[in-house]
Amino acid sequence: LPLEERLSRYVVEGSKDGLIADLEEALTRYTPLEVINGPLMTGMDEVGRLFNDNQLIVAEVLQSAEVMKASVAFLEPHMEKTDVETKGKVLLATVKGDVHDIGKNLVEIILSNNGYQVVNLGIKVPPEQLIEACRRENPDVVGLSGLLVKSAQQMVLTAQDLKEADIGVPILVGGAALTRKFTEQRIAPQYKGPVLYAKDAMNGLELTNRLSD
Ligand code: B1M
Repeated sequence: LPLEERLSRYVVEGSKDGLIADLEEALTRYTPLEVINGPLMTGMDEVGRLFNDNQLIVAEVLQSAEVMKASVAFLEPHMEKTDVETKGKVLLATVKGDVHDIGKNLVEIILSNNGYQVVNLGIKVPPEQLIEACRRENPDVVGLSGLLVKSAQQMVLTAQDLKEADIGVPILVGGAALTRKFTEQRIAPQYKGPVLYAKDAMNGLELTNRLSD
């Protein structure tokens, strides 16, 4: 198989045998982000499709997630970094009820590599915890991630709760079930500060840069 297909296969099959050697080879041709957004994401999308068709069980999807995480961990030191360390502070969380964290953690890596201090609150973060962290950390941006359809709705509730707590720090939202339209029509009206939709982690960085300019 060509290299790109082999990389997708590791994710689909949840296997790490030969993974690192192939990632090393990939780095001679692509940037780390091209490897993630290209063959690794293609593999993850296939996992999502197979899971949806009941051809994979949760335990197998977890193995795929492990391969994705191991790949990102291997690629991370090879990513471009800036020396600036004071561009601002970002609070990151996967919303209440949602355990998906690979995308959020990718956002953390990209923001940290580009001069932001990131406080990663983890998964299933309820609004109360976010409010408390906002008061404690005084962030410049709050980043919310969520992949489930119900997580999009949870973001509406989270924005409402933040507003009620008199918090207006810009919110950045991202995740598979979300769209720009939903963000603008459903989340933003519930909040008093800006709410921006990022289609991927790099776009998240661009928007965060714009917010902190
Ligand atoms: Co889940 N899962 N999962 N899952 N899972 C999806 C999301 C699903 C679409 C699969 C499917 O059915 N086709 C489906 C959701 C259906 C829906 O709501 N419409 C689903 C389901 C149903 C479930 C469970 C309910 C399954 C079950 O238990 N019966 C369960 C949910 C548990 C819960 O959350 N309460 C569940 C569990 C899991 C695992 C634990 C097994 C595992 C997660 C492991 C982990 O994250 N540690 C898992 C996985 C791996 C997936 C798929 C296959 C892959 C997700 C992923 O990591 N993608 C996923 C299908 C899919 O997305 N194709 C699926 C790679 C990652 C880099 O992409 O996170 O989208 P992503 O991030 C992207 C962008 O979205 C964006 O940037 C990244 C790219 O640069 N982005 C941001 C994300 N967050 C951002 C934040 C930002 C900016 C950009 O700023 C703050």
